[in-house]
Amino acid sequence: EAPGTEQELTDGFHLVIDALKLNGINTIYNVPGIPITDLGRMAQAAGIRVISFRHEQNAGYAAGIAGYLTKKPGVCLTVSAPGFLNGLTALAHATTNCYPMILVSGSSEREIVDLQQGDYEEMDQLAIAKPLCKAAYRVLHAQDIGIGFARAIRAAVSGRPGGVYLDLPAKLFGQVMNAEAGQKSLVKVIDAAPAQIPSPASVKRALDVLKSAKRPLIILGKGAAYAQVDEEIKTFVEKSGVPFLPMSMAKGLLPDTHPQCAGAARSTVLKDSDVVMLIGARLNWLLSHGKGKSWGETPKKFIQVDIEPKEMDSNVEIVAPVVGDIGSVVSAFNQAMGTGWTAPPADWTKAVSTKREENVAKMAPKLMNNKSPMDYHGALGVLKNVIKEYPEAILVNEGANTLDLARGVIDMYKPRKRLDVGTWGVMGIGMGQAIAATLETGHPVLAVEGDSAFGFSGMEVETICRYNLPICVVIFNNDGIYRGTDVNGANDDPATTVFVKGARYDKMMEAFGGVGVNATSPDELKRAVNEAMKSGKPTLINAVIDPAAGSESGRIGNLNPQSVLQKK
Ligand code: OXT
Ligand code: ADP
Ligand code: MG
Repeated sequence: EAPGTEQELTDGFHLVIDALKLNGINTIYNVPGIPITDLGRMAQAAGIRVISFRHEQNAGYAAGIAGYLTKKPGVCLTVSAPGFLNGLTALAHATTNCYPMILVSGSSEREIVDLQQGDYEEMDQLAIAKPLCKAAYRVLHAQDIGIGFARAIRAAVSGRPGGVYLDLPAKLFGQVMNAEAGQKSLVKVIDAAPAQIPSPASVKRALDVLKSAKRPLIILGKGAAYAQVDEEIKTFVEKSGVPFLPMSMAKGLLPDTHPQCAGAARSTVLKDSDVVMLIGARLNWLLSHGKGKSWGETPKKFIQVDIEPKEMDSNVEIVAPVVGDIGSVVSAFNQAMGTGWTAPPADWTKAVSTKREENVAKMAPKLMNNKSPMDYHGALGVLKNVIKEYPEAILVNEGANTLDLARGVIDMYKPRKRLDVGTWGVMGIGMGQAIAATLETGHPVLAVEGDSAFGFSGMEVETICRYNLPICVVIFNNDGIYRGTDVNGANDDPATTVFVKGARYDKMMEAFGGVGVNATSPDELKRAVNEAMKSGKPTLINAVIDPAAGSESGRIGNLNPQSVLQKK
């Protein structure tokens, strides 16, 4: 053969990498192994950032939150069966929380799996993934890799975002095809998340209902933060003059210190409002399904803004559904409101701000106590000031008391800076979310973690040190789940909710070359966190909290079923 006439070839490995790059996906969160080790190596060589974790669940939580922060699907790459299953929890979590994510998993040989002949890591992964995600696809031929990734990307980000599973059998990677034909088979997804324009009638209906209110309330959810239309939302809220209540991860969309913020008057606004506009928030358990005691006696009218039509009337009647993407809807509101919008009655806004000031004043002295061992408020008073000083820092937060109290105490000033347990209240998101948050945004992370919560992803402190990430983990160490004081009267085993007393989590960080600090007072905590924020070095602070300070399940103890037989 004459030189230059032999066919240039490509293969499955390279087509996968090219498909990702063509669509602007430049990070992969993975755990290597058969059959995807070389894919990770080659992706890294091709300029993709490949972050290797110690457990797929953490890589998956990283990918999910990357999707939330960027509006591009976060990609998690796992090995077959056990690796896939480890990643699956995170995929289901992403779907539940409306985060765009793609779990790409290697899988074993179809012919052997389908006849159940016992292949290495044999499992029908596609069938298992299907009910737990928004869409699931398998690619069997190299020439379909382009279309497979295009479908996965579009499914993840269009409409209500969510998790997508992509099954890539081992054999696919080595399949060879003509390089030019391969290149042509790739698809750059055009307009992956098309705008969904609300109908003018629905916009008018919603504003008419809002206008009729005597005690209106706007609830902002993490869908509103996800939309990245921060200015439009601020304009709308300010133009309307309506008090707003941020859901946990919507804190900071407008600052918690904004005069219209009703976060510190939560029970008052839920009870006493007469018209409630939900923007990117669902009436799920976190809002008591829109009914019952916490919503009080006042009859409510609900307006709901959401991209998912099926969300409407899911729990209570929505008198003004507005189906569309939040950017389009809120701009339509702003336009239709013009300049002549009348603010809600002053007695209502005054009542809300009075309640808010009362609650803030009640909390203030608790945040200044300098007790040792610390209680939650003493320690959180310090961290509140850290975020005030570093409003660009991202706060990752999980635990029970550690979660619920930090949510109330720490004011957020900027959008998408608070990342927590989400809709499921899941423990284990901590280190994965912390790692992705700093990698995707370039900002430092303060991770405030219950000692139990941290345990679910604690091994990733090695990952944090390996990539030398600006993450400061503060562990609220109260010796256990909720409290460290439970006693087992039946035998010598420790009580089911307590851990080793006086554990030194800071030593874990030192084991990998990071900075470890044991802090027993608010002053020590303050010094250590400030040092970490200044240095940007991987840091873990073991904050010693009074084991008796917490309460059962934090603020959701009411969800525990009660035994009629148990003596109290
Ligand atoms: O208006 P009122 O008067 O009512 O007052 C409210 C606000 O107005 C006011 N407020 C303020 N006051 C003053 N100033 C300011 N700035 C301010 N801001 C607000 O404060 C109150 C309360 O306000 P809030 O918080 O907004 O309102 P509320 O009523 O709490 O809101 C209701 C909810 C439901 C929206 C809210 O509570 C919420 O978002 N909750 C989320 C709860 C959650 O998801 N919890 C996590 C799960 S708990 C449990 O399941 C745990 N497990 C089991 C487990 C899990 N989860 N996952 C897996 C994979 N396996 C097992 C485990 C193992 S937790 C856990 C570990 C726990 O132990 P740790 O050691 O980690 O943690 P510690 O408890 O610290 O030991
Ligand atoms: P929170 O937990 O903060 O209350 P949820 O996760 O319950 O928030 O709700 C988020 C909602 O936002 C979901 O119903 C989802 O369909 C919606 N959503 C997400 N992105 C958009 C968007 N760009 N436009 C409109 N709605 C969106
Ligand atoms: Mg604890």
